[in-house]
Amino acid sequence: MSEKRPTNCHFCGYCCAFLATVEEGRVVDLEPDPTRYPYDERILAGCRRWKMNLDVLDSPRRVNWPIKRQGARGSGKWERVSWDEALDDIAARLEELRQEHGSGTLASMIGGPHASFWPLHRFMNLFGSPNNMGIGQICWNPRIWMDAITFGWTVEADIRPGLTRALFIWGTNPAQSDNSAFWQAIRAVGADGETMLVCVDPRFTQIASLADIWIPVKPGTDCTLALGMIHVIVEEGLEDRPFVDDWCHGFDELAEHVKAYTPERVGEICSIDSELVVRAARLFAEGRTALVSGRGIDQVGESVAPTHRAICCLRAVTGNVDREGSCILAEASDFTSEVDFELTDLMGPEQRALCLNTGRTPLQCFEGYDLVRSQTQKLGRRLPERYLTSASPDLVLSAMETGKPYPVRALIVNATNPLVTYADTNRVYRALMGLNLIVVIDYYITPTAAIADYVLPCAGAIERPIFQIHGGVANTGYGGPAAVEPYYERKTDYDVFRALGQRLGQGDYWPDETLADAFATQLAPTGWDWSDYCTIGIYHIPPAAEKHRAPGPDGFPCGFATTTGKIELASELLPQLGGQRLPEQGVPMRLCSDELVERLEARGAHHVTMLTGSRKQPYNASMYLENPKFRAHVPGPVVEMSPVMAELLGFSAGDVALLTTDQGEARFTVALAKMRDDIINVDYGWWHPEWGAPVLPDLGGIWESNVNTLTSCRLQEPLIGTWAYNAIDCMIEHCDDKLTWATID
Ligand SMILES: Nc1nc2c(c(=O)[nH]1)N[C@H]1C(S)=C(S)[C@@H](COP(=O)(O)OP(=O)(O)OC[C@H]3O[C@@H](n4cnc5c(=O)[nH]c(N)nc54)[C@H](O)[C@@H]3O)O[C@H]1N2
Ligand SMILES: Nc1nc2c(c(=O)[nH]1)N[C@H]1C(S)=C(S)[C@@H](COP(=O)(O)OP(=O)(O)OC[C@H]3O[C@@H](n4cnc5c(=O)[nH]c(N)nc54)[C@H](O)[C@@H]3O)O[C@H]1N2
Ligand code: SF4
Ligand SMILES: [Mo]
Repeated sequence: MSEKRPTNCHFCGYCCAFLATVEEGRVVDLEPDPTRYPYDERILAGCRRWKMNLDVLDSPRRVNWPIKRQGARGSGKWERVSWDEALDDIAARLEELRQEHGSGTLASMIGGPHASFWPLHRFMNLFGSPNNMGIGQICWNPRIWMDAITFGWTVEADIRPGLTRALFIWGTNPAQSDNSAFWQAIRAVGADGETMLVCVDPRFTQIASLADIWIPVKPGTDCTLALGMIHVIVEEGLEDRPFVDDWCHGFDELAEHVKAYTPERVGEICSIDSELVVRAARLFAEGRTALVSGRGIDQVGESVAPTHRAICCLRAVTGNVDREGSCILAEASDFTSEVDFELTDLMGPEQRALCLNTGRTPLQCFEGYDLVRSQTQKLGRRLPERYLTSASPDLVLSAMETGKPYPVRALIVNATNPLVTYADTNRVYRALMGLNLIVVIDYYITPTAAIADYVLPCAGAIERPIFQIHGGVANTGYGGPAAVEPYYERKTDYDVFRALGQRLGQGDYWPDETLADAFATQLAPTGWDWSDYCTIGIYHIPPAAEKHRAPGPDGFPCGFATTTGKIELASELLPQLGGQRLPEQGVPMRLCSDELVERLEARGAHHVTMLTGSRKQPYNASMYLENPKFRAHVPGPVVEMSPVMAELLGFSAGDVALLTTDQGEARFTVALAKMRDDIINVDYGWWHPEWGAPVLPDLGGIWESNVNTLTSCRLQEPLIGTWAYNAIDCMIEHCDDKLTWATID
């Protein structure tokens, strides 16, 4: 008998709705479901991935039952074991390590938003370890922190045709990274002739090609650009006077601070035409301006906090905060937010004291979180705690390497492939190879899974329900039910952490038997039940504008949840953590020592500025590279440069380039693209899944074209611990090697 059941794709965060035709527990067909969120014909037409769902569901590459390492780490020899055997052994070994070294001995790693991560965080909290590493410091956290510190909560763009005068797309490229309604909205803005589109990006992206103004800023100088724009606004008296007078704290100080940021000086620092600074500033102040930023300014190391702060100030002085058509203070969720589901409050003081970030990244730690929480809580809100206190990889890797300040000996890797996506592959590799226990929960034997002690098979989209939320900073959750039970012996991540937790005395804290039950519990405060949600595919309450004017408990406008109750152009809070009262650009992270530069220049290499990881369809980080159609379309990793740069370096398209930093080296094929003439742009995520299960020494080809062999996670940025993937440097030279990235069949 065949039946059609609602479910969702999860090959990107958009989670499109589908109907699965199910026969005897197996999905035999998949078609778009026009009845549920977020059905959109244009998006499906533009999406190359969704048709892969059936293949992925039953791919021969999938891990279908728990496997345990036999023989040496990375030798590729595995034994199939039962779930009970695997979980009993893992729990026993974790308990033994905890007895010997304390609860901080267990670390974890997560990646992009592929799964719900609160089950892992709950498990870590109950185990008593603060050592959850994530990508928060380089993705999401910087903006969330600076918005919360400046505005009392985070904001989201409110793009309204007819009302929004200008849209700034700043260091993000949704044309490749976000195949969703948002990209369609930008295209509409680009075409409407009404809203002005501005693209701030060193590369001439598709957004730049649609834009009225392209500002090809020098990487890492965005803070200066924003301060230069504020300079023009103040000099020309373009600020929103009433809003500044009523709602901004520290305007005069900021005005004084930006005096030195003349368009001429800013043009020089940002290496752009100074006239662009003036035009952009006037436009920003002219009417309602919306702004969206992304990875381009989240991953610039020391400049990350000041850049976001300067953008906050730019928004505020022009009155573009909490206003329709500009940006709106996000809502807290009606459903149980991640912070409550994580159970972080159950971590005791002794366990919090194990946090390696304390004193090293004073904002990104429990103390920093508590300070910001004391503000946001004025309006009854809390940010998600475990992302915003997640451990610095530099410090945890160092505890793995040296045993100091205490030995970190075990690692759970949940939905990430750190040997390809974390900074400094050589270091991650060395640190992981020395551990007592590595457990990887994934669909596949990735290069990281290849060096694990256990690989636990997880259920993916279609086999598991989805309630995709935004970390508690929106009143939105979307997705839907599983169409089928997980195939073979796969389990959802939730089931794995619950089962492990039960073996470690956490039983009372995992009351919901299944992930769907847990989502139903999470949704309950809204008055909706799980089946209501599954029918519609979304719970969404649109954010209201002008929230700061709404009456607070005392009847007066509630204002902003900051120390002064106003938007803090001059921050009262950051100096308490050693940060700047007013933003100023930092120094880019340098990956090449003078010695390396000198040595390699002597053999003909050039020292250049590099961006890494600019998103490209159809791939996602280190995933989907084995798809033959994709590989026929985009066969291998490239280093892109402008024709002028290529000529300067003596490269032609198709040549092979060797890239070197103090951390390591990697090889790429040269391609030409329109961008600034003084940078290169290097792909990330590349390895060879099509070679079969990775084994040592080549681990699926991760030593050939993996840009993270060049990067570094060392602490330099003083507040959050952001490392850098953009505005970094490397040496580039010709190379006679033949690369192995051929089209696959
Ligand atoms: N140089 C450089 N490095 C970067 C970046 C960059 O731009 N440049 N970007 C950084 C950013 S922003 C991010 S977010 C990271 C992304 O880094 P990762 O998240 O590590 O990237 P992926 O390759 O997508 O790895 C996801 C893994 O999770 C598995 N997976 C998918 N869904 C699930 C699930 O539901 N459960 C489980 N258990 N596993 C699942 C997949 O099979 C895959 O192996 O990379 C970071 N690294
Ligand atoms: N196809 C695909 N889509 C993805 C992903 C993927 O791996 N593949 N990953 C997902 C994830 S985890 C994330 S975090 C998002 C990221 O999504 P986005 O934030 O949109 O990331 P990118 O598309 O790389 O766009 C970043 C832009 O910043 C520019 N840039 C680099 N350095 C600077 C700088 O110093 N200043 C300025 N102003 N710009 C700079 C780059 O040229 C690039 O165009 O994408 C998600 N979507
Ligand atoms: S990959 Fe993303 S856009 Fe494409 S169908 Fe899946 S969820 Fe939708
Ligand atoms: Mo990300």
